[in-house]
Amino acid sequence: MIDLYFWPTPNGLKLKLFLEETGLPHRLHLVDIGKGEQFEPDFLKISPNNRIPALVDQDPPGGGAPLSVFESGAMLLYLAEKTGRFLPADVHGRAQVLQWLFWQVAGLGPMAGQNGHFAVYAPDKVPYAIDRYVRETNRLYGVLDRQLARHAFVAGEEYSIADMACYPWIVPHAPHGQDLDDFPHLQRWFETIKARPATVRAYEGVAAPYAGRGNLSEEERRILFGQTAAAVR
Ligand SMILES: N[C@@H](CCC(=O)N[C@@H](CS)C(=O)NCC(=O)O)C(=O)O
Repeated sequence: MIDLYFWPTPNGLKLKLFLEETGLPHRLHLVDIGKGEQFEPDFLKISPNNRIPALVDQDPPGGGAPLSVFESGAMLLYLAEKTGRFLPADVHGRAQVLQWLFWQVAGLGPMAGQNGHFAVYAPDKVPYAIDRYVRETNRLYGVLDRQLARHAFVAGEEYSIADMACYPWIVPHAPHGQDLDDFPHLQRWFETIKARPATVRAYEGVAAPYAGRGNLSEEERRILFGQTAAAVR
């Protein structure tokens, strides 16, 4: 049994995609990050970075004590290795998936995240910051489009954890200032993933990106955007 600590954001939804694809038995534990539940001491024990997602595997491979993992990329890799799904066993295929998985967690995710922060959430719309992140998101979409012109999926010809990492960050393409018509191969891939039954199930009941979220309360802003080291001491 997998306990998934979750909130329906792009990083959380990566894991939901994996669990829906595999049908791995799991329980969802909602962590309302707007209310500050990511700072609960019990949650910090499994996610010391006070971010969702995180998981606890009650039956880790080989037995032993329950095992916790935080960071969405590490979690996808852990689950792929546990199940033998969505990560090729051969050295070439595995390297392809891992490089695109790391590209997503170190590049597309943080850049698109800052894009959303400055374009949607920031009370002052700072043109330099918005331009910087909209352009960088655009460049990253170009990289993906080029890769997808040559391959069916992000890391080759099979659907993998690299696709699951990228897809939730392409969903908010419009609020991130991107037009998928400019990226035909990315658009083809996006529509393919969107139509997968597991994707449809993972996104059931999930609001459109940023729906109503530009208007965070003062308290939510303080909790989400006012964090210093004091928040986790
Ligand atoms: N690098 C982390 C990023 C996780 C992350 O940023 N999670 C956000 C939601 S998408 C969060 O928990 N935010 C809570 C906060 O800012 O306190 C990952 O890939 O898991």
